[in-house]
Amino acid sequence: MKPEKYIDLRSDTVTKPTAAMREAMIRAEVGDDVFGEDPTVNALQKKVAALFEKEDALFVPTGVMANQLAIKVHTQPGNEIIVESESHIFYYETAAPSVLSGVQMFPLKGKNGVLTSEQIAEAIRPPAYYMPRTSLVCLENTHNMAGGVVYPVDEIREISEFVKERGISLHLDGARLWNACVATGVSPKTYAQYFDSLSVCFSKGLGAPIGSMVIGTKAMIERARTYRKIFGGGMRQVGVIAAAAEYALENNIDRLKTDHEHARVLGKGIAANNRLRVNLDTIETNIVMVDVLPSGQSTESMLAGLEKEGLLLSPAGSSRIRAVTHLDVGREAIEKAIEIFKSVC
Ligand code: TLP
Repeated sequence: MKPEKYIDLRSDTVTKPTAAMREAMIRAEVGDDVFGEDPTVNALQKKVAALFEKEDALFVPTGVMANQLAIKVHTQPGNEIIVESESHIFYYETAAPSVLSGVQMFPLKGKNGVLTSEQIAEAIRPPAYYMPRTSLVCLENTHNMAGGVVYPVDEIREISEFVKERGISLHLDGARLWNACVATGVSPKTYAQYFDSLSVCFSKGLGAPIGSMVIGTKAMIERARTYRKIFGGGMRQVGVIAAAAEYALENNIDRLKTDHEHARVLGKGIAANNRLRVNLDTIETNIVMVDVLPSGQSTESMLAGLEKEGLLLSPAGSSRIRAVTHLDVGREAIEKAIEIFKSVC
């Protein structure tokens, strides 16, 4: 564990539950969720399904599990799924679609993580017995590796109409969909209408310690519940965790705009140094990608130099490092982070 003196911008996953959130966890009514008897989980699933105007939702431990359950229910072994080449599903989920669902991924390079319907049209396989069947397209909003970029809703609509006509399912990795909603004013249900399933996380910007949700039709969620058990994600008195997620939903969405402001301040502060490159146009939410190439330093030495001064970032590819703002980092820490960048470069 990193000592408290660090300004920790490695991820918005590093936040610790506040006293009020812990209070909510202590007070949670619980039951055995494998029997479907945890009232706090049941209420949360209902609430999230209603928020997205979908039939049902299932509480799961992680964003990875939420994505992988969706992939499992939308595909058959031997199918192909279309993903963006820097999406979390392709980049960071350790080939889980191949391992758990027996499917092959077709990665397409998006512009700032955004695929167009034309690109997807070209990638869909023609029906032929000697080719895999394209059964699913996965999008990511906001797009993590693109620097928290928001997927334009018009593009989503086009892709959705296009794949629906071809009988292909559409899944959204919405780990940070809350950030997209706050940045654009587009509601969760507006985004959700275009997707067959969505995953959302409470343990990123919303500040809960654990928990994600996969959202879709009743039939789909019923099958996902079976696979959740198969994947080892059937939890018992998990209301203690769901209570934190419920608290996060009620209290921590609107404040994401502060994280977005902090990301812009940080991005501008870093961009002032011509030995570092930041594309300010892509800072739409809480992620800042810093290209260290002009500094002549490797990402490893840059990260080590920053860490020595008390600032933590994470690697994001061969020449980039990533800063993510979150509710445990205030304005003062952001100003300090800019100072540290100045002193290290
Ligand atoms: N992302 C983590 C790391 O794995 C990179 C982070 O620090 O950003 N979808 C997206 C878009 C994500 O960014 C993440 C986590 C996940 C899914 C997986 O969530 P968890 O960690 O809960 O399995």
